[in-house]
Amino acid sequence: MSHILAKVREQSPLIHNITNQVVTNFTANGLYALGASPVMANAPEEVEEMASIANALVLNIGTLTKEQVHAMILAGKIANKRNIPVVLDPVGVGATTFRTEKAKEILQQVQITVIRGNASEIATLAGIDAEVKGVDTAGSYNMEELIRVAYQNLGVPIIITGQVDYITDGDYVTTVSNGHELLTKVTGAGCLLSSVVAAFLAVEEDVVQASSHALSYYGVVAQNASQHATMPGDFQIELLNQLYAITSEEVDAQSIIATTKLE
Ligand code: ATP
Ligand code: TZP
Ligand code: MG
Ligand code: MG
Repeated sequence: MSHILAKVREQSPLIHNITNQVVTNFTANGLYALGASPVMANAPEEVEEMASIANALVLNIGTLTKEQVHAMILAGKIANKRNIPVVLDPVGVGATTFRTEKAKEILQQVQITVIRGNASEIATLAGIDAEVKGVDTAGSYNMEELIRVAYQNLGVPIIITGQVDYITDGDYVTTVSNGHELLTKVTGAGCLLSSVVAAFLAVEEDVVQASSHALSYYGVVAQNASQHATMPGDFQIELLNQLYAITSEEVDAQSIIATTKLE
């Protein structure tokens, strides 16, 4: 594990985020705390140029507009041409027809390296009947079954986060059991995580290795943060502090990662 986190901190990859209005500042601060370099650029007039110098691209549909969809496809095509990773965070997909249609259009137009979402979002994208509650997950799911069917239907590596996180690239399912409930009380905790995954992918091309280590790093960071902060406001700040302060050794010592064959 340690080597991927160390590599991010050494190389400080440039992460181009086309993201939502709610989480922009928190995401930039979180990426800095990790040791990566964030840049937010949304205008169709400039996203191709920005994607041309980035080490990874994040497409987050949290407050999507028609213009932003256009920008995401332009940037995504450049990223694909340059062979840099592209993470899709389908925030709130299923809540409105616009989000669902546009998320599908982005998936058709851009080769996505990994999709990261909550169970409701991934189920919706995969065409499975799902309960949706805005940007939050709703309903209960058999996660092993969900990730298997989602991969079958989407054909793209998938991360489903929740109390336990699930990752698949089609052959195996890796679970990460780190994290803390307070992550669900801070807006942008999932969105920042998607950008952290992008930073790990920028320095490690094995999608499952990069993703599982990004998730365990983030989960252990949250666990440590919860020891210093017990209320959501304090926790949000402490999360940034711990993203910065945690050592690879601390992450390794607390990571709970398991892998099983995908049935
Ligand atoms: P939602 O909007 O449904 O909260 P999200 O996009 O914010 O989804 P989450 O699923 O909350 O994303 O995942 C963000 C982080 O929070 C992940 O690291 C995940 O492991 C962690 N997490 C989510 N729920 C819990 C929980 N109940 N206990 C521990 N960690 C959790
Ligand atoms: N509304 C639109 S985007 C957004 C909200 C509340 C942020 C969602 O962040 P996350 O990380 O999915 O909880
Ligand atoms: Mg959350
Ligand atoms: Mg989310």
